Amino acid sequence: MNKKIFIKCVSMLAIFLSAQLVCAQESTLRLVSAFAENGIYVQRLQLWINKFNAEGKGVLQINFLGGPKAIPTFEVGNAVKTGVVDMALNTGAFYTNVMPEADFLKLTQISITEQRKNGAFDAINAVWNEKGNMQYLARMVENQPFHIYLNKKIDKPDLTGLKIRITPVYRDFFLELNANVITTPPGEVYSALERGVVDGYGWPIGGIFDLNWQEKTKFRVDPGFYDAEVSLLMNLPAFKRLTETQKAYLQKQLLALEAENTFWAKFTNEEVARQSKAGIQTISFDAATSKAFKDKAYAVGWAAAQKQNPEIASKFKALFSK
Ligand code: 173
Repeated sequence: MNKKIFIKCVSMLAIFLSAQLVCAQESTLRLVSAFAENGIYVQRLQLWINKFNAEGKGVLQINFLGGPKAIPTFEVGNAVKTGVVDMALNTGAFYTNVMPEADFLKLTQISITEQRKNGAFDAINAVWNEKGNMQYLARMVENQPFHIYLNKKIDKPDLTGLKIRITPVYRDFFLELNANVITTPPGEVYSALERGVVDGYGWPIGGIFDLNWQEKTKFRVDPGFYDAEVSLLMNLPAFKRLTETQKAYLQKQLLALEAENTFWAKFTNEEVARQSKAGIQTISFDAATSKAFKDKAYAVGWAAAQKQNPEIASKFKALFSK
């Protein structure tokens, strides 16, 4: 081979390899949602994914695989842990089978922005990395307290004789209020109400219209308690495999997602009005009873956390409380 041809071959090879390198730098992350595809959480997530993919060409893409039909709600946490999927939209109550501490996140009383500042976010990740083999990426729902929704009237905070649909979020508090509890994923709430298997359910202030529960709901009990935590999680090895460029891009989009969380306060007002228009009556108590109700929710929640894992509960309580 003469020198000229050799140089040409080398330069062609270099062009070929650099093109390969550019291609190799774009990765696609497979994402599932533990919440229904037509619900408000996934609607907002879809908008974010569209922007993510449009701006992330050549760097990082997200492939949304679907909701609970792709992977059942209570199995999504394990799918992230084992790397069956790379990412998920999930809430702690749905993956207590991976680590019971996941449900502690409902007890945060400060914003995710503050959690990133005061060390709570890093403390969460230390636990999530070690016990869940996952990275806690971003919280996309805030300011959405949970409520009790009922078909039977109560005149004091006492659920004696009532069967209530729960997830781990509500278990200890509703038991404390003397309820009979039945755990179901959101996808089974409508039929449980329809068949009279339950007299009510726990859910945040927003979202009951997504699966038509307003058709089977007569009352909402005020005040709300805790704060619905819905977050993006990532399989830890998949997170570690990202290049620095990809990590920086992901981080930029995650912070942009959290910056949109001002939406939720506005959504609360809309949903309260919509519930009342749908004929759902509010059950409320006097100021002292309301305060005692809310205080009891947190006292019971933290006591259960303490029993589950004293060290982590104490650490989180100091970082999560107002
Ligand atoms: O299914 C639930 O009631 C539940 O635990 C939950 C958690 C966060 C947001 C919405 C619902």
